[in-house]
Amino acid sequence: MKNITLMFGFTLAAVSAQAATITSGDLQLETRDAITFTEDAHDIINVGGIDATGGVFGQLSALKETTFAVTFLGKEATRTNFFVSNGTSVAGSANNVATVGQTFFFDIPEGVIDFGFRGPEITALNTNINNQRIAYITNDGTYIDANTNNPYSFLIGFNDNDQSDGDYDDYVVGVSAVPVPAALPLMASALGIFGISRRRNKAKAA
Ligand SMILES: [Ca+2]
Ligand SMILES: [Ca+2]
Repeated sequence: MKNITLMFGFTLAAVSAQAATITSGDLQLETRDAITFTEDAHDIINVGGIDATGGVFGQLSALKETTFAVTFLGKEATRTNFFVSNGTSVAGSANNVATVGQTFFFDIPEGVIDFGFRGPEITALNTNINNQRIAYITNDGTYIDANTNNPYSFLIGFNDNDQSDGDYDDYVVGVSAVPVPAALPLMASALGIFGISRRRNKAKAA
């Protein structure tokens, strides 16, 4: 158990020291400072029985136009917080609380992704690279989307303005870019060719 904690901490420290970019699928995280979660535990992201101990501040971009899949993993806060996409609060139910495991899809252009989180007093956006309310956590493969079986590229936690804790679990999501299956464009072009030859045959017959 202790070894897992140490390994997790070392990974994050290494990320911070390099101030690097981490690429996962068609998503890329530009890392800033490391953040160690403080006071109350991170109650949502749990690795091997140990709550997540830290993450990094940063900014998430799409390497190309893609579909951004955002799965709600949970929230510890008693407040109503939202995932925000392009300035719009995304709500999953009449109570404005998404169901755990529910996935939202957004078609996004290449570049910095316009998303964030909103609580009663504060909005934190990925477009502001200096915001310190969003913690990005790389996925070691532990967290897998129950619907697609694909591991999330990144786990992301929001720290709202309730008390002064730094647990970053007041709204937690798993995100990834949905790859377009390579077979689809091929199939589409094959159908297109088929369509043309059919029309030609029809023209001959007429
Ligand atoms: Ca907590
Ligand atoms: Ca908090």
